[in-house]
This record gives sequence, C-alpha cells and structure tokens, in this order.
Amino acid sequence: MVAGVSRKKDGEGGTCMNDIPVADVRNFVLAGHTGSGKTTLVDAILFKLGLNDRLGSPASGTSAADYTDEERSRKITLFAKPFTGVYQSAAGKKIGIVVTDTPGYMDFFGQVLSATRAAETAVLVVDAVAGLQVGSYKVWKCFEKAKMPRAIVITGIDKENADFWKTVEQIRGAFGAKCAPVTAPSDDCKKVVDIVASGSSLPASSSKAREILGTLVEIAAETNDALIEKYLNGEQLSADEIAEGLRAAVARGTLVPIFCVSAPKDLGLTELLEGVTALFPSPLAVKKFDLEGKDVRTEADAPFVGFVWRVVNDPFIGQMTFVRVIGGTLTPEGEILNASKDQKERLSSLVVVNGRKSSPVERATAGDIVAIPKLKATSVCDTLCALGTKTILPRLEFPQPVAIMCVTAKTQADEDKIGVALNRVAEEDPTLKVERNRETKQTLLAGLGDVHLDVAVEMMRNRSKVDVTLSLPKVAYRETVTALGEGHYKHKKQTGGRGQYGEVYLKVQPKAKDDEEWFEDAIVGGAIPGNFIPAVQKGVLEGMASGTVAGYPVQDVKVIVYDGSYHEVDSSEIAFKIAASRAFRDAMGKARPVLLEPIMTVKVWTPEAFMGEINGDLNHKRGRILGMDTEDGMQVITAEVPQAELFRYAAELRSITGGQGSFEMNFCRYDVVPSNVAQKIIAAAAADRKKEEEED
Ligand SMILES: Nc1nc2c(ncn2[C@@H]2O[C@H](COP(=O)(O)OP(=O)(O)O)[C@@H](O)[C@H]2O)c(=O)[nH]1
Ligand SMILES: [Mg+2]
Repeated sequence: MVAGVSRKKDGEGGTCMNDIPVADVRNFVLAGHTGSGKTTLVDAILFKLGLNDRLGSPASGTSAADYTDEERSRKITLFAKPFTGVYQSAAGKKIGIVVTDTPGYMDFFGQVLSATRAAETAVLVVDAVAGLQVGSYKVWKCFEKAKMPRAIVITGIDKENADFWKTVEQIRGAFGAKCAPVTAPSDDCKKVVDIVASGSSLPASSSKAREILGTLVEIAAETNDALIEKYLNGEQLSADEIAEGLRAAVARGTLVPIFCVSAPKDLGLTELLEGVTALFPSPLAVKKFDLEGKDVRTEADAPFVGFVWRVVNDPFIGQMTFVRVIGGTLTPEGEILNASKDQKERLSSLVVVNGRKSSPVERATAGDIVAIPKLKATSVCDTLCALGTKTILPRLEFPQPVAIMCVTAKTQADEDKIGVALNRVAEEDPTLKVERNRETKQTLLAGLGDVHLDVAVEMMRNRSKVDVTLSLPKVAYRETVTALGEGHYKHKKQTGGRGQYGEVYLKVQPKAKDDEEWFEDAIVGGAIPGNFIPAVQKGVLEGMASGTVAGYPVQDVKVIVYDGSYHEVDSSEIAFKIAASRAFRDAMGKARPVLLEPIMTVKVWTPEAFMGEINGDLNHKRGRILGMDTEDGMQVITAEVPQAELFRYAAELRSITGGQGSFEMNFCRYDVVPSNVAQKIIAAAAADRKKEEEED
C-alpha cells in the first residue's frame, strides 16, 4: 500500500496492512451538503499524511480525490473514494487512517449510503458560512439510521462571515447538546485550540469554550460509575480519565465531537487528526452484526468477513471490488466465499487504492478497505468470507430511481455496444437501473436525478467509447372499449386453385373485473366448426395487439364470438385468423374505444413553504391530490399523476424547492386519457406510423 511501508510476517498477528494493530486504526467517512468542503479537507489530509506531495484542490482541478474526468469537468465529487495512510500522532504513535470522501449532490446519495457501511465513524461536514443545509440534514438522518458513532467538522473558518459558534449553536439546536466542540478557533481566527488539552489555559475571553469544557468533562464522567462519583464529589478528573470518558462517549453516541478547520490555511487539521486518534473508536470498539443480529468477531485472528461496498470499472484502476474488512485477516491467495451468492471467488492480489494510485498489500484486517481485482460474481452489498465459514451481513437499502430516460445510440455502430456499456455503469451503481421496455421497444435508464443520468452517459462515452443520447421515454399507452360493439368480417378469396374462406361475427365489451375469461365461444349449431375456434382466438389476439385508436395494445375487453360461416374446402386456420382479426377491429371501432395511460402514485416530501407551488404544479400535471401529512418535519403530499407528466419531475421539483424536496413514484393503474390530451397522442401515433411506412 503506502509505498515503502514494511510488512510483518504472518504469526505476528493482530496487525493491519500498515503494521498497525487494529486497535490503532481509525476509519471514518465524510459526508455533507455539496460544497461544504469535504474534498478540500480530504486533499489536505492526504497532504498531511504524505500521500500527496502537493496540496491539490477540487476547484483548480488538481484534487487527488476528485481525480476522474467526470469529476474534474464538473468540479464536484461524484464517486465515494477511500484513502489509506499513516498518521504519526503527537504522542509518537503510528495511527492507521482510512478516510472516505463522498459526493454531496443528492443524485449520488447511493454512494453516501454505501460508504457509511465501510466506516466506523460518520463525519458530517458543515460550512461555517452556510451552516446546516438540506444535504446536512439528509446525511445526518442516514447516519442516525445506521446508528454509527458520529463527529462533525465545521470547515471554512477562515472565510469572511464565517461564524463558528453560531454554526455550533445551530447544530446543537438541530441535533442536540450531545454535539459539542472539542476544538475552536482562537478569537482572531489565526489558530485552533484543543479545548480539553488547553483546559485552564483557555483564554478568559473564550467564555463559550470554557462553558463547553465543563460540558465535555460532564459527558466524559457520565460514561463510567467511578468517574461520575469522582465528578459529583467535586474532584478533578485527570486528563487521561477525561480522554477515556470522551472516547467511550463517542463510541456509544453520547458525544458527537465538533471540530473546526480551514483546509486551505492548514488550520485545525493537526487538531482534527489528533482528535480522530484520541476520540474515534477503533474497528474493535464498534460491534458489528450479521443478518440475523449475531455479533461478528472483528479481531485479526477471527475468520475473515468483509463487506463489498463498491465496485469500480475505471480506466485508472481497472475492474476492482472494494471490500471493507469487518473481521479476520484477508490475504491475497486462494479462494474465498461470496456468502451472499454462495459462490467461490479466487484471489490473486489485494491492493490499496488511493485515488489513481494503487499498490499491492499482503494482508488486510478490520477497518481496512482493500480492493480485489477481477472478481467474477461479486456485486455491491455482497458479503465475502473465509472458506468453510458463512456469515452474511445485512444489505443496504438504496432509494428507488425516479428519473427515467430513453437511451439511444448516436451511430449505428454504437447500437450494438450500448447494452454492454450500460450494464457496466449499472454494475457500479446500485441506484442506476437499465430496462428494456418491450412494449415501447425502448432501452430505459433510470436513476436518482437528471445529473445522475448525464454522468452515466459521460461514463459510457469515456469508458466504453459509446456515444448515446437521452430523450424522454415513450409512454406505454393502452387501449380499451367503453361500450358494446358488434363486428363482422368475411374473408373470401377465390383466385385459381384452392380458395380461402372464413366468416366471423363477434361482440366486444368492457371486461368485468371479476370475469376471468376474456374470450367466449358462443357459437351454436357449428356455424364455425370447433377445430377453427383456436384460430379465431389467435386472430382476435392479433387484432388486440394494435387497437383502433392509435395502434396501442388493447386490454380489459371481453370478446364473444357468436356466429360465422365456413366452406367445406376453402376454410382454413389462416382464413379464420384473418377474419377474426378484422372482425375484432370492426367491433372495437364501434365500442367507443378509448386510450389508457399509466397513472403513478407519487409521494413528495417538501418543506412547508413550497406546498402551494407543488400542489399547483401537480394539478397542472393532471394530478389528483390524495392526501397531505407531516413526516420528520417535512410535508408529505400523496397524489396520483399520469406518468407522461412525470418524466422531468426530478429536475422540476429540484427547481421549485431549491433542492429541498424529494419524491418517489410507483405504478398504480391504467386510466382513461382525457379526450383533449388523447387527440394529440393519436395524431403523434399516426405521424409515427406514416414515418415508419415511408422508411420501409
Ligand atoms: N476559504 C475556504 N474555502 C474552502 C474551504 N474548504 C473548501 N473551500 C472551498 O469550497 C469549495 C467547495 O469545496 P469542496 O471541497 O469541493 O466541497 P465538497 O463538495 O464538500 O467536496 C471549493 O472552492 C473550496 O476551495 C475552507 O476551509 N476555507
Ligand atoms: Mg467533494
């Protein structure tokens, strides 16, 4: 891994890949609103740890963290990325640091979810000027759900208008008094002080820091009976006792330490890394559970268990499966079991990836994130474990895609490669779905937002050299009838040799919900001989494949064949099929046929302020509001809306709510398209057909 690091031989167990005991590893993930300074902080940490010989920055395109083409062109993080290094602590100890950067843009929230499963401690990054933003709340909720030890870093304390204490107040108001600063900027903002270490030497002017010091000592004391007794007796706790108490409080979630930094000015970074060392739990200090809720052993001598949280297919590092080691020791030889798929996988090497640099390692233990090249059957959320054992870790629940677009190749040559390229991007990202709609004959790509889909297209271009365009998908319209219609067709041809003859009378009507049969043979007296009835049925089905309104499939109709005639010699299956198909079309045309469209049930989450505009917009979209509710301080609107109106909703809702709203949708039913809308669809379908005929 980190070049030049020597490795101990087997038998000296209990060490991770940096020769650092598992107990001295600190693995944390950074998450927060876009632009809160996560990547800048990661770059600064990489520089501090000596993993990068210059301080890169995302804004100038020199970031070691935001290194992919897609990220550099947009200047935002799109992919979660882990970095591993060694920190030499002030006390002279080697600490293994594993830090994961994540995207803040909500379209990529799936990456945040995965990354939290690779870390012990979840760190919310908040900008000292902007304070808590939509993304901060969303990330916090995700941390809470994962029940992880947490910390907060306030960035940008060097910025004009930055207000550290005001931001602290806002955080404590929103997330509780368990959030307390452990570092703070000096009054002139020229340096950062460690509140506990400074203790009595805190300047008298820092009344807020002094007050917090009292809070911290109290939180530390509360973790331990002996300490609380000492504390209540008015005795001073020693520095070690406070440190131990604070560490225990972070691990059990009664303390969320707040740090402050300015990455560009190198302020507070050392204090942060010291805090990570002193306060963050080691992989041994946080219990891990399997699917059945049983403890998973985390020591290096336990059987190996690892969680697959990321799969990458990237031009710099190739095909890699990122594994967070949960327990035991992983070495780059032999076979392991993919317990989720009950399939063996062969290992040939093990690498630590730091951005575009990667280097082989000989072992990995709890807390480490290592990548395995070229696994065959393994995907995100799978559990890998030692052969002869079987542990399955809980999977992650990803949000359902809400933005759906049709994908088409720009050139004929790319048409054939499109499937492979699409699957490649979807394999990496569990929040992207690829689907072939047989009805509309379109290939659909679904994701969490328009930017998500745009990035997928760019990745296909950069990585698979396939150029595609996105367009609004076609709606899978259907047709049905609303009345009874009678139809008739006589198919008769007598042109030399054997003729063709078949005559069918049938009725079409709306099918009752409880009626299981769509087809009824009501022929009496053998007007159509029984052996031709299957052909009649096939003919009707052919007619139903393309309705009389606009050529869409017909559903929810009942067809009753009640009369006809045949010819001893000339009648055939094909003749009856043709007659039945035409008779069906005749009947359908008289049965007041209508167009049907898919209706979706939509749930929208929004702050109160946007309720009016959202309701108005849903009405405008021909939606029907079913109800309104509150959930976690957000308003929730439930509505039924035609699918045709929803293809751009991810972007539209973002623009209405400034990114604060979110929604999900599910298919509900087919319903009749109002006639004014139907006319346009019918005209468009006719134009399409004409175009197709011309092309043929
Ligand atoms: N002055 C100042 N600017 C910062 C600081 N941290 C980040 N920035 C700037 O804020 C912008 C967004 O930072 P970035 O790290 O990409 O945010 P991310 O989306 O959270 O990864 C960039 O232009 C950074 O240069 C900081 O501590 N001080
Ligand atoms: Mg970033």
